[in-house]
Amino acid sequence: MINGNRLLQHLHDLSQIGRNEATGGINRFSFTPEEQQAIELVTLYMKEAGMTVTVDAVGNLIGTFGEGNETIMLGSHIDTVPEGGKYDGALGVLAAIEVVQAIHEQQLSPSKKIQVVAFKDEEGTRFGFGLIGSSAMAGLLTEQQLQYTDEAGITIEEAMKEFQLSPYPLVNAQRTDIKAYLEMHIEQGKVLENEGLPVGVVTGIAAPLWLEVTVTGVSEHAGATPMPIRQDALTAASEMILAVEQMVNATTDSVATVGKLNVSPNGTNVIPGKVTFTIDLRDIDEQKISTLENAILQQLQKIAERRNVTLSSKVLQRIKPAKTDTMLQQQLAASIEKQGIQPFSLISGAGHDAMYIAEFAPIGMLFVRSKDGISHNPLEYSSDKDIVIATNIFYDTVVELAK
Ligand code: HGY
Ligand code: MN
Ligand code: MN
Repeated sequence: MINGNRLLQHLHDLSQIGRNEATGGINRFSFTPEEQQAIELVTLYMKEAGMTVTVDAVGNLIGTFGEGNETIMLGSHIDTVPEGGKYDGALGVLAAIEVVQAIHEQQLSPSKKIQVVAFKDEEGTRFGFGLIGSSAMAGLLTEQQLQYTDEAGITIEEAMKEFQLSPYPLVNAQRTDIKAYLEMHIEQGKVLENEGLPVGVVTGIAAPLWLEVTVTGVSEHAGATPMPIRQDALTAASEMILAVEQMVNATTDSVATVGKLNVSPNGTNVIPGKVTFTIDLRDIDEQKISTLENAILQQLQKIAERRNVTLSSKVLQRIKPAKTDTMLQQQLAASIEKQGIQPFSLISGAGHDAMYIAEFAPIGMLFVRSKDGISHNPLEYSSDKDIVIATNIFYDTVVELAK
């Protein structure tokens, strides 16, 4: 069994780092002092759990417990979205550490090595795309991507070097030696709550395609330019954004979100000459995403022509949807049944580091119920009771796998 009070205390303490006292939101972005503070705290927890701690070439924080030719990897992330909640990612890392600490304290001697990873920059808040650490482990992070910049013009490479990381050659971060990967994460949706269940077994992960769309018109005087001759980038972008919503509403299961919008020159009395916005497009079916992507871009081009503005788009990230491993699903379901709970399977609408780990290892995911399905929001909440139940289930599965 795990020490639930210790886990809940760790969750509380970590949630204080990067917390906005005014809103309760957490802002912990990659390669920042807040993240560094969180890394130091999690490093302490890993050491207290009997792990040796290392940092790989791109900044993944890795705790290692025990010896063995085969490695079971557990993990998640400790970075957040802007104004994020206290459970997204953090729960998965801290629960994994708690599982190892319980194994350590009970002097179980697993035959396999167990590693716990806090992956670098899962959320993609700062540099325009996410999953930096897990994509590097899968050997899919490119040198070109390390030149992406944040809003201050700092590249990922510069940010890494500022934190004493030397990312090249990127192959140094690549892993191929993982027997199985398990991630515990809040569901971030309403399915488990509607089923009245504290936990669920993830069968697949819908993957996010992130596009950046730029609409270019002409900045002109708001008072002196008659309506019919305007080349207004913002009204064009507005029609485009509603077209995206309309097209995706017409599908079954796909989802699309325009979460970022920048207007230039952003003056009250200036017709916007340039607008950029992002599109986050998801489905569990890769073909459906690609078909929808093409249809959307064609429709946006038609709107641009009709409004006499120009359109360009750039892929910020394109990730393959992932299926979890059947044996790991069955092991998680068996551990759930031991707690007298009905095993329930569901798809993850949210993306996770597990998507990239699936490129080179079998993956399993355990979901914990989210109150009202709220996440990426300071109101994100999972009950202490559900967290302890889920972590005991996670512990049982890890002990089985690491035997
Ligand atoms: O965007 C996601 O699905 C995850 O929270 N990074
Ligand atoms: Mn998230
Ligand atoms: Mn997450």
